[in-house]
Amino acid sequence: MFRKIGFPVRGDYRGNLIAIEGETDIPFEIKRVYYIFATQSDVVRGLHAHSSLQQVLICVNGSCRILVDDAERREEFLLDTPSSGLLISSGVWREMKDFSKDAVLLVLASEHYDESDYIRDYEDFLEKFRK
Ligand code: T46
Repeated sequence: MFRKIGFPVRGDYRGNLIAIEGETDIPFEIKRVYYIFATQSDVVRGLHAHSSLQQVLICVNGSCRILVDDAERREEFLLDTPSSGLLISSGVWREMKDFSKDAVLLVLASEHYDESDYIRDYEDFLEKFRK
């Protein structure tokens, strides 16, 4: 499953603030945060799925495109605002591309880093998650 999530902007004359609370604004407890920046525009990142990890991707500066594929449906999202994110549950193939020079992709993750959770072969992914 994947879907866009909007976050309320708390703005006033000083500028804007967005607060994201685990299990309230997003459907899981946040156990890890990482961010991706200074990615070349011709590079494709990701190219894997996760067995159990859930994540929310937010492009807090600049823009990038995310292709997601749940073994039934493929869709591409443009992330270009800090006020919305893309929720990607387990069993979804993802590819991140077309990073702008100034892109900072913030990721909120439901689990600590675990290499054994990655599925890096597309055929293995289809075999495991095809409906
Ligand atoms: C995902 C997409 C959206 C760590 O040591 N700890 C971490 O928490 C992470 C995420 C990565 N790393 C190391 C592993 C590699 O040596 O950082 C290096 C780059 O990671 P990776 O090649 O997996 O990066 P991406 O951009 O292809 O994928 C990442 C996440 O790994 C992945 O879970 O869904 O962002």
